[in-house]
Amino acid sequence: MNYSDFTVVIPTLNEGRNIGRLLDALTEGYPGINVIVADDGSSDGTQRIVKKYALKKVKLLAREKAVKGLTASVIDAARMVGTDYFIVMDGDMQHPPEKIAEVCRLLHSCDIVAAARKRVLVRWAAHRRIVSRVATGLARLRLRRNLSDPLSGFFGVRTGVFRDVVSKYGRRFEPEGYKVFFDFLKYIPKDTSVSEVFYDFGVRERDESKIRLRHILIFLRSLFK
Ligand SMILES: Nc1nc2c(ncn2[C@@H]2O[C@H](COP(=O)(O)OP(=O)(O)OP(=O)(O)O)[C@@H](O)[C@H]2O)c(=O)[nH]1
Ligand SMILES: [Mg+2]
Repeated sequence: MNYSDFTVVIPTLNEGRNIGRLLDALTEGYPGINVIVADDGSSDGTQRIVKKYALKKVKLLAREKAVKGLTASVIDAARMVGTDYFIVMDGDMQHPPEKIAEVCRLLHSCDIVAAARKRVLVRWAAHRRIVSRVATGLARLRLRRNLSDPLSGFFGVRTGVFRDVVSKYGRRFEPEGYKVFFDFLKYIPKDTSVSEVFYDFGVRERDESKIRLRHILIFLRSLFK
């Protein structure tokens, strides 16, 4: 299969030790695929590595001057997408690149593919497990949709559907938040079709998590928007 109809959007902040392996997996495993790495001014050489893939349809969106944040980065990258569909995934190998094939296949027959964490292979501290469960429950209540993992950072969409929602409701998204998928799902039209695929959330390969208490507070605020 040729994947030139698809773009993978990867928000990054200091993923220099992971991004090369992810870009290898994408460019080798998915012929023709487009990639946009939206980097928020990493200081660890992430951008230098991404630039090495320029001939393999990998674009760098260097956001030094823009408002920083994971959600803001995905929104900006979505503006650059030139394909009918795009997929968002993390740059730290916690989202398995081999699942993209299934996401792409399903995108041909629905508007949104939610990749849901089936098992979490990371040994999360008890408090993080609890926070994750409670947050997922609250998100489901807010959305009134019984999605397995509305807070996933791994999803595929029809580009037009995402852009329509952002143009109407983008002001209500949380630019510095981590939950761009949740912000998006809140405003999709009722008849939008959503499919799910399941994956194991891997161990972060290298370097540390960037998630902070601030991001949890931003999520709580977003429940009321
Ligand atoms: N552009 C951009 N990317 C970010 C920002 N914060 C985090 N990221 C990236 O977003 C993805 C998810 O961040 P992580 O820190 O891995 O969050 P997480 O997966 O929920 O947490 P862990 O399980 O601990 O890794 C990674 O690719 C990060 O590099 C940011 O402010 N801007
Ligand atoms: Mg991670």
